[in-house]
Amino acid sequence: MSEKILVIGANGQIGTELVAILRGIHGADAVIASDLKSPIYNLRKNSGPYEIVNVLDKDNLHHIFEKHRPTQVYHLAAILSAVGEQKPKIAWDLNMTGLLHVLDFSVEFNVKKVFWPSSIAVFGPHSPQWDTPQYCVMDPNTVYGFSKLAGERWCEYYFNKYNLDVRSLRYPGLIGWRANPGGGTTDYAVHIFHEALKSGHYECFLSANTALPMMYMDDAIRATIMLMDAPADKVEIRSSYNLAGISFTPTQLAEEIKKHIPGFEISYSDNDPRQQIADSWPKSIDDSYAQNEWGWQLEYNLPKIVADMLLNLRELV
Ligand code: NAD
Ligand code: AKB
Repeated sequence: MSEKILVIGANGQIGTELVAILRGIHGADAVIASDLKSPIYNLRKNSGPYEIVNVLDKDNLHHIFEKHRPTQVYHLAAILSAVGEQKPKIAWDLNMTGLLHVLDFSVEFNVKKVFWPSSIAVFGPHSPQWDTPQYCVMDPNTVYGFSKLAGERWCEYYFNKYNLDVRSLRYPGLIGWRANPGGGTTDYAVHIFHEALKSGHYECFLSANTALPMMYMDDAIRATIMLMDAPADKVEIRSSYNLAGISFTPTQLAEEIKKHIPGFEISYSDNDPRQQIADSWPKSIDDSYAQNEWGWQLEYNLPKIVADMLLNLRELV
């Protein structure tokens, strides 16, 4: 049976890349990109069906499900950690109500598989900070973090109660060159490349030794497709899988960039509210369940990420 894939939140950092890959696999017409706003340049370039949709508008979303009858849904629309702290109620509403609308319509329209991303933000100050395991104390103290944790519980609930095949990954901070990040705590690890090439200097909003788990977008998209392609009986976890990536600090990232741009300098700002968020998150993640259950293996280490980012961004300018 041929697939009809609906991607909600397609204009964002992940959606921009995911839509292009899904269209490469399934054909442009099989992938309906959708977002609040008109498509951006990259999506137009990989053109295919596009819908303006507000996931909070039930009638609007219902119409899109009815019109396209998707076999798979990727629900990416959310407010990320830093913006979420500025607009806590709006973030809770989008991240929760939006997800429930998608889960309900996926049940109503017999969607075969749903992908919804969680985040390392589900962990909190009392979670183990290094090699954070799949199952441990989880006390997230950001709205984004506890909306993701509640979302994970809802996904597992819909799987158990309605037999909906929902799959999810706890992404680390994602780094890619095709699209800009949308207001998270890990955004520095993308901004730094643009500033290194533009001005040779970056003022980092996180402190020099703040280690966080990060992943190159190519690995993140590959993990997503691997999870969605895995046989249902291999996907034992229906809340969300830990996904480790690699862990580094701003200093370590800057040192790697200096190998390509010798004059590059980094400085650090004080008192940025994102520091508190970063301090509450894991420094590294244990993703052995993803490795053992559906064969996940990382490809991009720090030197490979930096070389590929700079190569592609240089070609863009
Ligand atoms: P993003 O902010 O770049 O993109 C989100 C998209 O959702 C935007 O294009 C926005 O216009 C759209 N959107 C917002 N409100 C909407 C609404 N009401 N209806 C329809 N669309 C709406 O986010 P992203 O980085 O691409 O993240 C996608 C998902 O992955 C999110 O759930 C995020 O929490 C998760 N995630 C991202 C990262 C990361 O580092 N990028 C890490 C962990 C988890
Ligand atoms: C953020 O920083 O909010 C995201 C995430 C790790 O979920 N990049």
